[in-house]
Amino acid sequence: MHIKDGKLERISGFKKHPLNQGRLCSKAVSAIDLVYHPERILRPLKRTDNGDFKEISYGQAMDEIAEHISQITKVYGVHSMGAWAGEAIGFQQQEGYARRFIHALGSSTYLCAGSVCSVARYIANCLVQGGDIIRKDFINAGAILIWGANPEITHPPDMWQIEQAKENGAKLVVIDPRKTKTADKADLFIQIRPGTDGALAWGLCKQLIETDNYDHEFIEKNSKGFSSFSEYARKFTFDYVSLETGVKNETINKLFEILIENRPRIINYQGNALELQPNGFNNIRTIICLGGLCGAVAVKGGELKTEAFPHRTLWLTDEIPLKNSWPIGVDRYPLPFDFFKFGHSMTAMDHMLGRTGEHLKGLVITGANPAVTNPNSKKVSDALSSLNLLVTKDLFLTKTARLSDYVMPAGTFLERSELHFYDNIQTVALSKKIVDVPGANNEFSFWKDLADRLGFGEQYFPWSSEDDVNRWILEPSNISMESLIEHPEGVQRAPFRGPESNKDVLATPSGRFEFSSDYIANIGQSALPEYKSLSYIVKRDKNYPFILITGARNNIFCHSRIADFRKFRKSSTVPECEVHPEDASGLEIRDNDKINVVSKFGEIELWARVVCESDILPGFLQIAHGRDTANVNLLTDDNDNDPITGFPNMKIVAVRVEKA
Ligand SMILES: Nc1nc2c(c(=O)[nH]1)N[C@H]1C(S)=C(S)[C@@H](COP(=O)(O)OP(=O)(O)OC[C@H]3O[C@@H](n4cnc5c(=O)[nH]c(N)nc54)[C@H](O)[C@@H]3O)O[C@H]1N2
Ligand SMILES: Nc1nc2c(c(=O)[nH]1)N[C@H]1C(S)=C(S)[C@@H](COP(=O)(O)OP(=O)(O)OC[C@H]3O[C@@H](n4cnc5c(=O)[nH]c(N)nc54)[C@H](O)[C@@H]3O)O[C@H]1N2
Ligand SMILES: [Mo]
Repeated sequence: MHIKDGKLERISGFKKHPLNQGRLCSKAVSAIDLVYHPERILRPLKRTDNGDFKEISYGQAMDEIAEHISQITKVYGVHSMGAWAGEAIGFQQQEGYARRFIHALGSSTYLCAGSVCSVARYIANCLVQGGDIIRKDFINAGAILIWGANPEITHPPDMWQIEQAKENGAKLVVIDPRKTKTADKADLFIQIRPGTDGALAWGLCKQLIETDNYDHEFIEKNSKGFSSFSEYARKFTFDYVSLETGVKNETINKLFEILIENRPRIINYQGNALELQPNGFNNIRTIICLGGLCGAVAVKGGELKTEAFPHRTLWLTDEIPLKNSWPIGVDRYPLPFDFFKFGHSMTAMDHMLGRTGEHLKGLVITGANPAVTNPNSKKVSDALSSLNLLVTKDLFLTKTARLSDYVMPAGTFLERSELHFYDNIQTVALSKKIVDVPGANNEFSFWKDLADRLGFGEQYFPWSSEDDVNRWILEPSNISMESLIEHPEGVQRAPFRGPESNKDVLATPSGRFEFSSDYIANIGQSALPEYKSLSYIVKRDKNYPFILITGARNNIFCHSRIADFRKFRKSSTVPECEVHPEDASGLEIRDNDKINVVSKFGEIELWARVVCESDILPGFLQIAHGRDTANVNLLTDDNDNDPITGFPNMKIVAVRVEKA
């Protein structure tokens, strides 16, 4: 960060950074625009009777919010008050403040982006091969299979390692219905029908088992449920898999050859696209099982074990047990709560709308814009509007903020001081507060000030500054704050033990690699990761004959963030829908024509982007998410969920297209 007279002038890469080695994306370089954006909210706003906002003082806003919270908990019970932390503030320290506050208040109503992001993949990993297996040994891999992800755009530091692996001779396989920038670099691109990855993985498992190409020693000594798994695999002949996935038999065979040539040095890299589907969780489990059969667990060039980095957490779940208070959604989807102690946002709207026995009457949202990013946006807006109290803490007057009673200024990531723990390289780093923007307010101060007003600040937010909190969190690691200040690239706690780690004990419920899960059986679902064919992909509804994929990332947008950066205005043109040329001609539309895309839930108007023949499968469309206008989540369904994780279907949405 280059600062002149207290003002941030320029951002450049930091060569010693352990993950990016000084290479930055356009969003990082443009973060100056985020800090000094003319539309930033720097004074609390209160909604008036005629629906406008008026500026009020911070003290008045906080007093009034605290008073409303007291009233709501008194009248409707403490769980009727909730907090929601979004992806913009991440899954570590910052969300911890929101969590801590709401649990200290006594409420179990904590919601977050975990209902749509990464948690399903993580839990699948925990249950099949253990939550400590979180590092992929790209550099030594023989083959890397990328399923439903586009790391070239979404995780460049991973992609650099993947490219390095390719230079070392690894084969790259990309499995995606769309020809992405990552797919452009693949040795084998498998253009698969969305939702059918499970079938492909089962087919490969069957073939590995039947041709006796699997790791006998590992399977016999360290696994559970292999016989029922093999039995179930039988029906997945390559012919069946080909019919289901739309992938040619010979292409599946090519992938199979790559696996047997390179096992156990196989990496299966799974993206967010897989979890946002009706059978996503089981498809992911099957893909992990495929890795297990190859023996790719705790092995060089495969998946490696890591250790948790010792540190304190802001979570209060051990101090204030929440088990018996039935957090929102736990009755339907217990998994996210079991693993991460949050309620499910997919069920929250019904609570707000009074459609369940329990009430949700007040909500404080920070770093999230659910009115745009959650499925079925119309319902989300109705639900948020029905609350007795809605407070949104954000940098901008977003769609969600506009529905709120109070909008509170936030601080960007450059206006706070926080710790970053990278378990998989056993490193901790500190990002220091760089700039002061008058009126901005970071997460720590906000939640502490509110806790003070409600009478539990002294007990649960005893720290006087972010620096105090950081020291408290860091203490068990035996690493000093001073050394972190001296080493902005971070400090490594212990050298990485790598592939020599023990594979006899995995951190799964049984301690073994689980092809079949008693844990899942105990919540009333099938123990095996059964495959469900989604008939509507093949047999289309005549009213909704297209399948819409949503939310493929591009490099300048991040969800609903950063949509209005000066630097990006030229390139961030109009909202678009990717259409295959064959479909375009059938619909008699041309590139840049205005179209309406209609689902059972709503309709949006946007521009057709007719892509190349090979860029997307015919009959499928793609629209990115995160826009205020032409918001694709007006088309998605909040009730079409994975029955195990509750994750919504955002990747396989039945729609029709009309000329506007
Ligand atoms: N249709 C469809 N919808 C999707 C997806 C999809 O693939 N398809 N993907 C889903 C996924 S994976 C995710 S993670 C979610 C993300 O969705 P959300 O959790 O809603 O997160 P964002 O839209 O990234 O950010 C929300 C707000 O945070 C604000 N913000 C930025 N920095 C800060 C800060 O430092 N402090 C505070 N308080 N606020 C800040 C931004 O201005 C923005 O308004 O979207 C989901 N929605
Ligand atoms: N620039 C940028 N980077 C980001 C984000 C951002 O908004 N912008 N968001 C961040 C967040 S929170 C997340 S969760 C990650 C998500 O990033 P990734 O995990 O990489 O996932 P996506 O970009 O959602 O989807 C990747 C691909 O999945 C394909 N796909 C869709 N359905 C299927 C299917 O059924 N099977 C298969 N095999 N493929 C399918 C899509 O065509 C798409 O190309 O990105 C992170 N990085
Ligand atoms: Mo995400």
